[in-house]
Amino acid sequence: MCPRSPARGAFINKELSLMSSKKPSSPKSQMAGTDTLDRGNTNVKLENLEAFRDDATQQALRTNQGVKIADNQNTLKAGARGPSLLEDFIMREKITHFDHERIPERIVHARGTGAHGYFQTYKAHSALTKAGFLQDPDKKTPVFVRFSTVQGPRGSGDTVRDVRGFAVKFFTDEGNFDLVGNNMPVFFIQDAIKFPDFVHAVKPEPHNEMPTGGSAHDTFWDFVSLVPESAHMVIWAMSDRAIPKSLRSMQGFGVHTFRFINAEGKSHFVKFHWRPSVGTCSLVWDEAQKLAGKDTDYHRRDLWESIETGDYPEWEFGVQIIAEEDEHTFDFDILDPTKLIPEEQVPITPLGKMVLNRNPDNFFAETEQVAFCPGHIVPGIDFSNDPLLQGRLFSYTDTQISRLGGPNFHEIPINRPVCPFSNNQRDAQHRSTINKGRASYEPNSIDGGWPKETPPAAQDGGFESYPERIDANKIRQRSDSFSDHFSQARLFFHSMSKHEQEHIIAAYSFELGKVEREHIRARQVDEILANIDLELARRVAENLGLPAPKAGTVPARKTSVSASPALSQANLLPGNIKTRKVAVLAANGVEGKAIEALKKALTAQGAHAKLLGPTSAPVKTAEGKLLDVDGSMEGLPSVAFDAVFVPGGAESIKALSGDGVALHYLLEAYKHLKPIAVHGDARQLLDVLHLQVDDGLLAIKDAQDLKAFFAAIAQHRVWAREPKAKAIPA
Ligand code: HDE
Repeated sequence: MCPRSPARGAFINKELSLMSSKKPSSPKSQMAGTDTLDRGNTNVKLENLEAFRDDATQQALRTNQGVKIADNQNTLKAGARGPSLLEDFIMREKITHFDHERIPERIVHARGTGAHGYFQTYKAHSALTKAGFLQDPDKKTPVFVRFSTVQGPRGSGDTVRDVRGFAVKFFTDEGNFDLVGNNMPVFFIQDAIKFPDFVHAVKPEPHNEMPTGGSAHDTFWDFVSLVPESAHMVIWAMSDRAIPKSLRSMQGFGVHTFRFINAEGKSHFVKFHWRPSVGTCSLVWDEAQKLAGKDTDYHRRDLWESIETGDYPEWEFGVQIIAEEDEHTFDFDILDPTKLIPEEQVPITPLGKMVLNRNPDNFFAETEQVAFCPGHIVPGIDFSNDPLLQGRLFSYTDTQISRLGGPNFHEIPINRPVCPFSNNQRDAQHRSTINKGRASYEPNSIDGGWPKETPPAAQDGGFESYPERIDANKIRQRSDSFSDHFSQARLFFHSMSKHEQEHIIAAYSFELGKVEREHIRARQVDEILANIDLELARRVAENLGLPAPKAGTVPARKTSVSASPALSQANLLPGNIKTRKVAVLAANGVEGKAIEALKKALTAQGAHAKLLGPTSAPVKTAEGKLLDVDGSMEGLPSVAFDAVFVPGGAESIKALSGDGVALHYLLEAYKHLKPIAVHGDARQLLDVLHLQVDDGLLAIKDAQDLKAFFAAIAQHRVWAREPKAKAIPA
């Protein structure tokens, strides 16, 4: 048996039991490397349990060979002013390592951020699946999650219009299960063989490498306008879902149909879903664009800070379940990844919850080196014949070989299973396991025949594929059941609220407006949009100066569901203000009591306030107290907050009325449809800005009277204000 990863498993499970016993007073206390855990009767240092997690505290600086370094400031030279000597192994080792610090980025999903956490099942789901991590409600299965954008490179902006990756690695006792999904339930293409074409089209154009992080360019629209199967996913990408407010407010989807297999070998088809506890909501377009410049790291910062402050992001994990015998009862094929199953038709069965509660110690070692693969599954889960999924099963392992430098990427700490993984695979680049024994083949009699196969069993058995019967010709063909490309795009559009539909029209108009070739714009309008909805096509055509199409090019099909309220984000808010962030604008002379009242009320609701001044210097209250600010209005712009509060205080309001940054702050928040409360004298600011009160722009007399303000924040944005806000300068 080889010495592998039980250490890591022990570490994570121990850490989780520590976390579950009580919420630590300081989130920092969860960091590895410094704590001592009670492990049975002995106290064991965490760093001893996980040797590869390096904590340099109290350690001497050494070379990679372990030699202590006496001088890390000067190269070895022939005399103080003489040439450097090749002999300097310390300098050469350091520079050589530095020269190779960058590895190839992911071809797609290069920009990402990750976090650790756990998954806990609500109960035993044994009737559905024998997967061990879905049986014991007392068990916490460690997870690592990586969220990403698709198009842009590693350094691109977080808030660009794009699909988001939502990849979860479950470190189960039966091996790793990777659920490599997205924040949208469908995909652009139906067959894996088209993926390189699609990615080449959406990536920056080859001649000038533009645009970074966006799809508003000719090659993308050329491809999708020629490939009608993309229509459904493209309308999702033109919707608010493509500009999520935060990573923790995104739904996640497995996209493909998978199978659950129970101990009796019975199979059900399932679709995987993640539903965030803070609700699902988005930025507005102007805000997303500004954030891409003002805070490129907006999403990763939000995730990081939420975890550091103890607002642990949480999702409910659920499945839509389809009995084997119901496979063909839908208007579409459940193997077609461009289709979703409306929740009104098959509701989601909740299975458990996932909590993210620990930030990585090292971005590169964990977030960059984590290697997901849809082919990493455990007994109790199996694939369907979705032709996109089938191709993905090959692609991910293959890509890790060039990205991570060889086939041993499973040995990198973040990828190691927490259960043993002995086998006869040997050698290759970066091998770190030191295999004992002489037999690296099976069967063998030299090493007692080990490691041996495990027959399938109800629990803890070897993996067995579902014995689906296949009787078919070898053929390159798309099934006829995959041929309806527009009904679900229409379903999506018709399920949106009015303001969401307007955003979709605006997004198509913006993106196609950037397309240089008129025939591409026209093809998208006439051959795609007109088949989705004529009014959508007419409005976009009008914005592009094109003739409005009079009819679609293919007859509309009859479907059994014409609207799915579950698709509209207007229906996906939790009705509370937990974890929302309010900016408080103040200058010298502010009413300190109003700030205190707001902070107290927000804390009671699980929300947060940040005090912002004209500069980063403390502000003096009307009561004569010095208050530290969290930052300046310029440094923490309105785009980084959910709402704005301006406390009264004659002197403070006078100063803010003449401060262009403060006035712009309010105007921008207004334009981005954010709730704003002006208290006492602060009402004067509305006159200065020529703004009128509305459902979310509230003038309050008493700083205790925050009910309407909080109700507006719980609605996320003041959508009714949108037509008026359009007149406000961007
Ligand atoms: Fe991926 N995809 N993909 N993809 N994908 C990659 O794997 C690929 C698809 C998704 O945070 C790559 O390690 C093919 C659908 C996520 O590390 C690569 C096809 C869905 C991530 C790859 C698809 C996804 C990737 C690039 C069509 C949603 C980031 C680097 C057959 C269900 C995972 C890597 C992370 C990453 C191939 C389509 C999600 C090249 C061939 C559909 C979340 O292997």
